[in-house]
Amino acid sequence: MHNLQLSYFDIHGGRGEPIRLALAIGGVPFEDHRVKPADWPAYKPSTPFGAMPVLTVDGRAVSQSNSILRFVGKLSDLYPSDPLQALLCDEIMDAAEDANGLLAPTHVIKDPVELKAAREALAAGKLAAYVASLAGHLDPESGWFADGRMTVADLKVFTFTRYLRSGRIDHLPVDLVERVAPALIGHHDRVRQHPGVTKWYADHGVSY
Ligand SMILES: N[C@@H](CCC(=O)N[C@@H](CS)C(=O)NCC(=O)O)C(=O)O
Repeated sequence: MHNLQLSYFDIHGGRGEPIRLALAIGGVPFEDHRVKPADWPAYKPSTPFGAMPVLTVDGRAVSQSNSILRFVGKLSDLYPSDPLQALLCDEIMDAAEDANGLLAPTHVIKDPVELKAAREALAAGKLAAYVASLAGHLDPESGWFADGRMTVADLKVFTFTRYLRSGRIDHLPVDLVERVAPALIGHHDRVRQHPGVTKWYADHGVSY
Protein backbone atom coordinates (compact mmCIF):
# COMPACT_ATOMS: atom_id res chain seq x y z
CA MET A 1 0.00 0.00 0.00
CA HIS A 2 1.29 3.47 -0.87
CA ASN A 3 1.76 6.26 1.59
CA LEU A 4 -0.48 9.07 0.28
CA GLN A 5 -0.81 12.75 1.07
CA LEU A 6 -3.26 14.93 -0.85
CA SER A 7 -2.52 18.65 -0.78
CA TYR A 8 -5.34 20.99 -1.75
CA PHE A 9 -7.15 24.09 -0.57
CA ASP A 10 -9.41 23.82 2.47
CA ILE A 11 -12.66 23.88 0.51
CA HIS A 12 -15.42 21.33 -0.12
CA GLY A 13 -15.05 21.53 -3.86
CA GLY A 14 -12.63 22.25 -6.67
CA ARG A 15 -10.22 19.88 -8.34
CA GLY A 16 -9.19 18.26 -5.07
CA GLU A 17 -12.63 17.21 -3.90
CA PRO A 18 -13.29 14.27 -6.26
CA ILE A 19 -9.86 12.90 -5.33
CA ARG A 20 -10.69 13.06 -1.62
CA LEU A 21 -14.06 11.44 -2.28
CA ALA A 22 -12.58 8.60 -4.34
CA LEU A 23 -10.00 7.79 -1.67
CA ALA A 24 -12.62 7.93 1.09
CA ILE A 25 -15.10 5.77 -0.83
CA GLY A 26 -12.39 3.19 -1.53
CA GLY A 27 -11.27 3.16 2.09
CA VAL A 28 -7.77 4.12 0.96
CA PRO A 29 -5.91 5.85 3.83
CA PHE A 30 -4.47 9.27 3.00
CA GLU A 31 -3.35 12.42 4.73
CA ASP A 32 -5.80 15.20 3.85
CA HIS A 33 -3.36 18.12 3.78
CA ARG A 34 -5.39 21.35 3.51
CA VAL A 35 -3.42 24.42 2.52
CA LYS A 36 -4.69 27.73 3.91
CA PRO A 37 -4.84 30.65 1.40
CA ALA A 38 -2.30 32.56 3.51
CA ASP A 39 0.17 29.65 3.28
CA TRP A 40 -0.27 29.08 -0.46
CA PRO A 41 2.27 31.61 -1.83
CA ALA A 42 5.05 30.02 0.22
CA TYR A 43 3.95 26.48 -0.64
CA LYS A 44 3.34 27.06 -4.38
CA PRO A 45 6.99 26.94 -5.55
CA SER A 46 7.42 23.50 -4.01
CA THR A 47 4.63 22.00 -6.15
CA PRO A 48 5.45 20.32 -9.49
CA PHE A 49 3.68 22.93 -11.68
CA GLY A 50 2.84 25.70 -9.22
CA ALA A 51 -0.69 24.47 -8.63
CA MET A 52 -2.76 22.00 -6.64
CA PRO A 53 -4.01 19.33 -6.21
CA VAL A 54 -0.78 17.50 -5.51
CA LEU A 55 -0.70 13.87 -4.51
CA THR A 56 2.48 12.85 -2.75
CA VAL A 57 2.98 9.13 -3.30
CA ASP A 58 5.63 7.54 -1.11
CA GLY A 59 7.38 10.93 -0.94
CA ARG A 60 7.07 11.79 -4.65
CA ALA A 61 4.86 14.78 -5.45
CA VAL A 62 2.64 14.36 -8.53
CA SER A 63 0.21 16.91 -9.99
CA GLN A 64 -2.63 17.18 -12.55
CA SER A 65 -6.08 16.46 -11.21
CA ASN A 66 -7.27 14.03 -13.87
CA SER A 67 -4.06 12.00 -13.76
CA ILE A 68 -4.37 11.81 -9.99
CA LEU A 69 -8.04 10.87 -10.31
CA ARG A 70 -7.21 7.98 -12.63
CA PHE A 71 -4.57 6.76 -10.18
CA VAL A 72 -6.77 6.96 -7.11
CA GLY A 73 -9.66 5.53 -9.14
CA LYS A 74 -7.55 2.43 -9.71
CA LEU A 75 -6.69 2.21 -6.01
CA SER A 76 -10.31 2.62 -4.98
CA ASP A 77 -11.93 0.50 -7.72
CA LEU A 78 -13.66 3.53 -9.22
CA TYR A 79 -11.90 3.45 -12.61
CA PRO A 80 -12.92 1.05 -15.41
CA SER A 81 -10.55 -1.78 -16.30
CA ASP A 82 -12.11 -2.15 -19.77
CA PRO A 83 -10.18 0.14 -22.19
CA LEU A 84 -13.27 1.53 -23.92
CA GLN A 85 -15.05 2.27 -20.64
CA ALA A 86 -11.83 3.87 -19.36
CA LEU A 87 -11.80 6.07 -22.48
CA LEU A 88 -15.40 7.15 -21.84
CA CYS A 89 -14.51 7.91 -18.23
CA ASP A 90 -11.47 9.97 -19.35
CA GLU A 91 -13.53 11.84 -21.94
CA ILE A 92 -15.92 13.08 -19.27
CA MET A 93 -13.17 14.08 -16.86
CA ASP A 94 -11.41 16.09 -19.58
CA ALA A 95 -14.69 17.65 -20.71
CA ALA A 96 -15.38 18.71 -17.11
CA GLU A 97 -11.91 20.34 -17.06
CA ASP A 98 -12.73 22.17 -20.32
CA ALA A 99 -16.05 23.37 -18.93
CA ASN A 100 -14.41 24.58 -15.73
CA GLY A 101 -11.70 26.22 -17.83
CA LEU A 102 -14.33 28.39 -19.53
CA LEU A 103 -14.86 30.16 -16.21
CA ALA A 104 -11.15 30.61 -15.48
CA PRO A 105 -10.62 33.85 -17.48
CA THR A 106 -13.59 35.44 -15.70
CA HIS A 107 -12.01 34.97 -12.27
CA VAL A 108 -9.45 37.69 -13.04
CA ILE A 109 -11.90 40.28 -14.41
CA LYS A 110 -11.89 43.23 -12.03
CA ASP A 111 -14.46 45.49 -13.70
CA PRO A 112 -17.94 44.51 -12.35
CA VAL A 113 -19.75 45.40 -15.58
CA GLU A 114 -17.32 43.40 -17.67
CA LEU A 115 -17.52 40.47 -15.23
CA LYS A 116 -21.32 40.41 -15.36
CA ALA A 117 -21.30 40.48 -19.16
CA ALA A 118 -18.68 37.70 -19.39
CA ARG A 119 -20.49 35.40 -16.94
CA GLU A 120 -23.89 36.01 -18.52
CA ALA A 121 -22.46 35.28 -21.95
CA LEU A 122 -21.07 31.97 -20.71
CA ALA A 123 -24.37 31.08 -19.04
CA ALA A 124 -26.21 31.72 -22.30
CA GLY A 125 -23.58 30.20 -24.57
CA LYS A 126 -20.52 27.99 -24.29
CA LEU A 127 -20.86 26.93 -20.65
CA ALA A 128 -24.54 26.08 -21.06
CA ALA A 129 -23.69 24.02 -24.15
CA TYR A 130 -20.92 22.15 -22.32
CA VAL A 131 -23.13 21.37 -19.33
CA ALA A 132 -25.93 20.14 -21.61
CA SER A 133 -23.44 17.95 -23.49
CA LEU A 134 -22.19 16.46 -20.24
CA ALA A 135 -25.75 15.51 -19.32
CA GLY A 136 -26.19 14.00 -22.78
CA HIS A 137 -23.30 11.63 -22.10
CA LEU A 138 -25.01 9.97 -19.13
CA ASP A 139 -25.91 6.38 -19.94
CA PRO A 140 -29.73 6.39 -19.78
CA GLU A 141 -29.80 2.79 -18.52
CA SER A 142 -27.35 3.04 -15.63
CA GLY A 143 -27.52 6.78 -14.95
CA TRP A 144 -23.68 6.89 -14.84
CA PHE A 145 -21.08 8.09 -17.36
CA ALA A 146 -19.09 4.88 -17.88
CA ASP A 147 -18.83 1.23 -16.90
CA GLY A 148 -22.49 1.07 -15.81
CA ARG A 149 -21.54 2.21 -12.31
CA MET A 150 -20.21 5.17 -10.41
CA THR A 151 -16.64 6.03 -11.42
CA VAL A 152 -14.26 8.92 -10.84
CA ALA A 153 -15.90 10.69 -13.82
CA ASP A 154 -19.13 10.87 -11.82
CA LEU A 155 -17.27 12.29 -8.82
CA LYS A 156 -15.66 14.95 -11.00
CA VAL A 157 -18.93 16.05 -12.62
CA PHE A 158 -20.73 15.89 -9.25
CA THR A 159 -18.23 18.37 -7.81
CA PHE A 160 -18.60 20.64 -10.84
CA THR A 161 -22.41 20.54 -10.68
CA ARG A 162 -22.25 21.53 -6.99
CA TYR A 163 -19.97 24.43 -7.84
CA LEU A 164 -22.28 25.71 -10.58
CA ARG A 165 -25.29 25.51 -8.23
CA SER A 166 -23.50 26.95 -5.22
CA GLY A 167 -24.27 30.62 -5.81
CA ARG A 168 -20.56 31.34 -5.32
CA ILE A 169 -20.08 32.36 -8.97
CA ASP A 170 -21.34 35.93 -9.26
CA HIS A 171 -23.75 36.56 -12.17
CA LEU A 172 -24.02 32.88 -13.04
CA PRO A 173 -27.66 31.89 -12.57
CA VAL A 174 -27.85 29.20 -9.84
CA ASP A 175 -30.56 27.42 -11.83
CA LEU A 176 -28.39 27.06 -14.95
CA VAL A 177 -27.95 23.28 -14.51
CA GLU A 178 -31.66 22.78 -13.71
CA ARG A 179 -32.61 24.59 -16.90
CA VAL A 180 -30.13 23.24 -19.43
CA ALA A 181 -29.13 19.86 -18.01
CA PRO A 182 -31.80 18.56 -15.60
CA ALA A 183 -30.36 15.04 -15.86
CA LEU A 184 -27.29 16.30 -13.97
CA ILE A 185 -29.49 17.10 -10.97
CA GLY A 186 -30.60 13.47 -10.64
CA HIS A 187 -27.00 12.45 -11.24
CA HIS A 188 -25.84 14.81 -8.48
CA ASP A 189 -28.37 13.28 -6.08
CA ARG A 190 -27.30 9.71 -6.94
CA VAL A 191 -23.66 10.53 -6.17
CA ARG A 192 -24.58 12.52 -3.04
CA GLN A 193 -26.57 9.54 -1.74
CA HIS A 194 -23.74 7.06 -2.24
CA PRO A 195 -22.93 5.74 1.27
CA GLY A 196 -19.25 6.69 0.95
CA VAL A 197 -20.08 10.23 -0.12
CA THR A 198 -22.77 10.60 2.56
CA LYS A 199 -20.30 9.46 5.21
CA TRP A 200 -17.53 11.78 4.00
CA TYR A 201 -19.78 14.84 4.18
CA ALA A 202 -21.35 13.80 7.50
CA ASP A 203 -17.82 13.39 8.93
CA HIS A 204 -16.94 16.87 7.64
CA GLY A 205 -20.10 18.63 8.80
CA VAL A 206 -21.42 19.31 5.28
CA SER A 207 -25.21 19.10 5.09
CA TYR A 208 -25.91 20.37 1.57
N1 LIG B 1 -4.17 21.35 -14.84
C1 LIG B 1 -4.12 21.44 -13.41
C2 LIG B 1 -4.66 22.80 -12.97
C3 LIG B 1 -4.41 23.02 -11.48
C4 LIG B 1 -4.92 24.35 -11.01
O1 LIG B 1 -5.04 25.34 -11.76
N2 LIG B 1 -5.22 24.38 -9.70
C5 LIG B 1 -5.69 25.60 -9.06
C6 LIG B 1 -6.73 25.21 -7.97
S1 LIG B 1 -8.05 24.23 -8.57
C7 LIG B 1 -4.57 26.31 -8.36
O2 LIG B 1 -3.68 25.69 -7.82
N3 LIG B 1 -4.64 27.64 -8.33
C8 LIG B 1 -3.73 28.48 -7.59
C9 LIG B 1 -2.61 29.01 -8.42
O3 LIG B 1 -2.51 28.68 -9.63
O4 LIG B 1 -1.81 29.75 -7.86
C10 LIG B 1 -4.92 20.29 -12.79
O5 LIG B 1 -5.84 19.77 -13.44
O6 LIG B 1 -4.61 19.88 -11.65
